[in-house]
Amino acid sequence: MSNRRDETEPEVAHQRSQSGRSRSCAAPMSPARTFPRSRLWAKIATLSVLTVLLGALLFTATPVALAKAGSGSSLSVRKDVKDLTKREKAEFVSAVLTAKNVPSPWDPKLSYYDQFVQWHRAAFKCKHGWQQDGNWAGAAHNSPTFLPWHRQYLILFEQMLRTTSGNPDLTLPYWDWTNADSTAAVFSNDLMGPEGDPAHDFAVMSGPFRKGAWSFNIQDPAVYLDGVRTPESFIVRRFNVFFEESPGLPTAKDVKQAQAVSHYDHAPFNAQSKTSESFRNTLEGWRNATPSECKDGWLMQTQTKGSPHDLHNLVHIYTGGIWKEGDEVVQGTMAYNTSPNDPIFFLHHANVDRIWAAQELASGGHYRPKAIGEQGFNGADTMWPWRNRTINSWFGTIRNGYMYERLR
Ligand SMILES: [Cu+2]
Repeated sequence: MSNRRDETEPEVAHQRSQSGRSRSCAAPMSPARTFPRSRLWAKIATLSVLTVLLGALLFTATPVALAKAGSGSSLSVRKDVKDLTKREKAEFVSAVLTAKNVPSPWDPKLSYYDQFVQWHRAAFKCKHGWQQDGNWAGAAHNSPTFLPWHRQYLILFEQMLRTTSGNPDLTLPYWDWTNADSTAAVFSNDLMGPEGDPAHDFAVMSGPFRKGAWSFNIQDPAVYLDGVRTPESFIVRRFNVFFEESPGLPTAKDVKQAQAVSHYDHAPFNAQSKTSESFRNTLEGWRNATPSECKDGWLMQTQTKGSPHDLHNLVHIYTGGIWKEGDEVVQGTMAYNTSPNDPIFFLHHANVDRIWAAQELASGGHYRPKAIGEQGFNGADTMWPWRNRTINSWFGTIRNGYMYERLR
């Protein structure tokens, strides 16, 4: 695996094929079902004036949003982890732990929590038996639906936490990785727990998700584990190690630069989309990626040698770590396709969604491609695997019932 460094690691490593249509593999997906629309929950919280003003600016022209925003019912507000009270942290943690022990409403063979790991894993398939009804694999990454896919996914996760906590007002917090206090709060023992212990193969040994208290049932498929040490069933985190490099976390300046890209996405609508023309690809974090391939039914994506990962991708790498021990590559949990096995995934992606929310407000939030993309990726198409709403309908947090405590 001497060239493993130049191959991109699983979570950031796979992409919908540009020539996906010509691939005729069949991997039946669990049947589609209809999901309840997310409800608006009364929520009292402090909103930044900026958020409200910008929100009003964008959504004045949107009747549905205007009705909600002006109806007197308030929106649910996602807070920075550093602003959570002790009680809110405990409630969030307890809701996540409970979700591991109750059955999924979509697939009773899985726990409710593992359903999310399973969806994320399946999103890397390049076989797509469901294409007959107009949907394609690769929806979750390296495609224009990266952001709306994860928005719906997080809303479903939040709905799960409301069910398992019994608190209809619970919201998913976010980890602002550009802020040291937010990062400290995330890795505290009353939330996600710390970095792994080098004396225990970098297992997380304290906090609610420590080894022995939290374990995995779903792992990456074999093709991604070629040359990679057999994954552990506990959370592994080794901060800031990407082979010999220590790339750090993205900065506020990196975020600002990404948000300055006003076009949502641009052809070829994948990991090769130019960062100057594709906000989505800039935020996703691909830099000079090479075309993807389909191997054993799974999408493989590599990054050009010497090219850095950034933003979303970089935070996965920073948190999990990827390094070599002898001939083997060792990865932290957040570096796999099954990265949602580490619940920090959801706090990270809430922040990615927040960064998008700010850019939507600044740019007017127009999805691309409108109609020139592959089937399943145009704005009026529904999104795999839920298929209950159009991609366009996921634009705008307010019309989807929530907002962020702060957008910057
Ligand atoms: Cu991610």
